[in-house]
Amino acid sequence: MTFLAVIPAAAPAVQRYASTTGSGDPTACIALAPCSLPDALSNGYLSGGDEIILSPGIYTVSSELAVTKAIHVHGTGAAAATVVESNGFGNGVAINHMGAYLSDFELRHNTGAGYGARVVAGNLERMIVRSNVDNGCELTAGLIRDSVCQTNAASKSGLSVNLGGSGTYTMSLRNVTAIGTATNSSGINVYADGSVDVTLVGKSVIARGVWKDVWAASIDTAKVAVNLEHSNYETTGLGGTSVRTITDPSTNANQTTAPLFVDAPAGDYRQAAGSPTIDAGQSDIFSGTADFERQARPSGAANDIGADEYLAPPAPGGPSGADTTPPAGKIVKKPARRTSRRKASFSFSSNEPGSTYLCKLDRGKYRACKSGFSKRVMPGKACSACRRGRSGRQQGRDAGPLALACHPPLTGSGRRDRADCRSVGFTHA
Ligand SMILES: [Ca+2]
Ligand SMILES: [Ca+2]
Repeated sequence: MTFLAVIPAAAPAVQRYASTTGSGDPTACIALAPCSLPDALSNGYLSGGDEIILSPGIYTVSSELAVTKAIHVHGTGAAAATVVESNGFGNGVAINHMGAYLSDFELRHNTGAGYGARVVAGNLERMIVRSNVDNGCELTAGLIRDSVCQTNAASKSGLSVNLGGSGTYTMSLRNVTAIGTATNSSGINVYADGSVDVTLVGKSVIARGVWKDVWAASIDTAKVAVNLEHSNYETTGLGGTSVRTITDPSTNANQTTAPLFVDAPAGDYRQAAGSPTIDAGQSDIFSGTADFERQARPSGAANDIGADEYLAPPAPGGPSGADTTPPAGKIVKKPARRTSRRKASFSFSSNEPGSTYLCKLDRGKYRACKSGFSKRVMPGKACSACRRGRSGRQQGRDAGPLALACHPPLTGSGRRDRADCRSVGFTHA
């Protein structure tokens, strides 16, 4: 006789949709009839594995958003495109499930006795979290990566860990930008009391605060270790009386030169060109593959430090045709002023990769040419490219060989007109 074990099927994972104007049936929240954000997150209708999809726009909520199941709550593009204004009484969002994660939206915690994102257990990815009243992100167990954690409140922290009691805790940061903008603020602040043993492991992290970039404190018999590598911070401080350490910023491939941001006062923590953080990070198994704009990471030589991955501006002359300034070229090799050689050779270069060239010799027509252009010339003449002067001698007033450096054709047809080109002419003396 054979017994078959019957395993009850788990409820299939479902997608639930929210929009800024949603008012759909909270039992369904289908794409065609999205719900309000609180309805989409209504716990009674959720099962592990569910996905809550937020359409772009600005949501305003008046209560804490609580996530207690293994669900994924996310926007659909760059974090800044989907904004949740939290005007409630507690945390902006409270997460308490190791299988839960939030991604791809911005949370603004404007009021309430709590933090921007309180992560008791869970994960944040490609988020922007800003609190105007307390710590930005508070992390107990889990991973935050490719995210900005910011506080605009005095004496608070962009990212904080605050533990007591007993037990061992390890939490991880990868490509986090932790910022404190107000008086006495810190970028990262780790505090422990009781007998807890806390280790925060951060890689490719920017931490900047007005008071300290990184602060660690412990009392009783608690232990705190803040282990940072390939990160950007400068000022550190230790408080309390028990064991607490912070990696020296002059070690472990960390850097202390301030990062350059696009517009920090306006909260834009994308890197500006020339920031020391560009290509100075490192990745590992916990690192993400996109930044908080959903731009691929790494770009360039390596992962950057912080939530952003820097993308160099597109090369001029690309298919968009936005660059209409012809390249600046020059002749890097040319015949001597006077020569008896029977061949005149010219090499060109241009400040734009992919430039093409047109050449003409004396009064000839422009024809496509490449660097290394050469042409046989009349024997016995001092220089072929010179026009015969009145005296009958070769004289040096001729325009000589002339080249044009040109954009790559701006259209697929390969057509090019002279407006795409700039003279790099060479005149005989
Ligand atoms: Ca990079
Ligand atoms: Ca970016």
